[in-house]
Amino acid sequence: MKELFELTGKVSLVTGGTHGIGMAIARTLAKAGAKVCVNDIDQEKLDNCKKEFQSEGIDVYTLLFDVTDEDAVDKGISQIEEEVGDIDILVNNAGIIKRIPILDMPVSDFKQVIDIDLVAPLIMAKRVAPKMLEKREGKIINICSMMSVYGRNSVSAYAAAKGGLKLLTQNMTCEWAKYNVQVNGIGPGYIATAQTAPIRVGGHPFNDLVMTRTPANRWGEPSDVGNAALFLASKAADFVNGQVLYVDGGILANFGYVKGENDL
Ligand code: NAP
Ligand code: GCO
Repeated sequence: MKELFELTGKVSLVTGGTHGIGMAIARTLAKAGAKVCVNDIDQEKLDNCKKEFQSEGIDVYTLLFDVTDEDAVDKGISQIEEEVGDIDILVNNAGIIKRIPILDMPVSDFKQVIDIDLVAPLIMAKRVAPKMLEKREGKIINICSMMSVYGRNSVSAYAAAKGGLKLLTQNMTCEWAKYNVQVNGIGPGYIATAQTAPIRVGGHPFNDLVMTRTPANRWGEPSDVGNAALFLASKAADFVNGQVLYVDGGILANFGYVKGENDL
């Protein structure tokens, strides 16, 4: 059974993996035996991540590049191929959110979110997938969101990007599944990271919303998402194609909560 989840010898790259969900995914893949590489646009965060992983006995390969810059991506992946090996597992995790109502949102801000959250996974996959197709083996995991299926006031660009990423995942599957490359998404629910820090503070109305909408009655931990990534990166998911696995404590299953009704 252990063999199913064993990643020894595999090379993985988690974009934006220096903290939060990306770091948890990298940690879990490393614990399953994979060599892990993470990138970021901030050298200090890369250095801190390396130190933190070192203190846990994990040797991580860190690299500075912007996932929206095609030339930088090409150079970065070439460097990984030379110094670590061909990428077997690509996790498109880097992402940003801007919480601005549609009428107030400059088009340039909207485009920036689309570039990082939707176009960059395409740039990354276009650079990494050809070798996977040639080898007839590979895993691509796109980090989607609840916003791949829901809208919410103030997150239009993010929802457009993550909804697009879900369909991009399906289209990559249509083109690449026959080459034994599995492309799937993870849709995290509300997870305690820097991205959600501003709306997670006690007393914030959004915190109340999350707590009442989440049947599991808690914010998710980055490691909850890491565990799902391990499944999708493993042999156990070899016939799982084009799915988004929601790791959301049940939010998508839940229409709403009626206070006091049926409470234990
Ligand atoms: P986070 O803490 O903000 O981490 C995002 C990471 O992406 C950071 O390391 C960031 O680098 C990096 N990044 C941003 N732009 C980049 C670029 N152009 N090139 C390379 N790296 C870049 O967010 P998180 O909460 O861990 O989220 C990780 C992913 O999960 C995102 O795609 C997010 O949309 C998605 N997600 C999060 C939640 C949640 O509740 N937290 C829920 C659903 C989906 P810097 O720190 O240097 O800016
Ligand atoms: C928001 C949140 C989200 C989450 C996540 C939900 O403002 O609604 O930040 O969008 O980060 O993507 O799955």
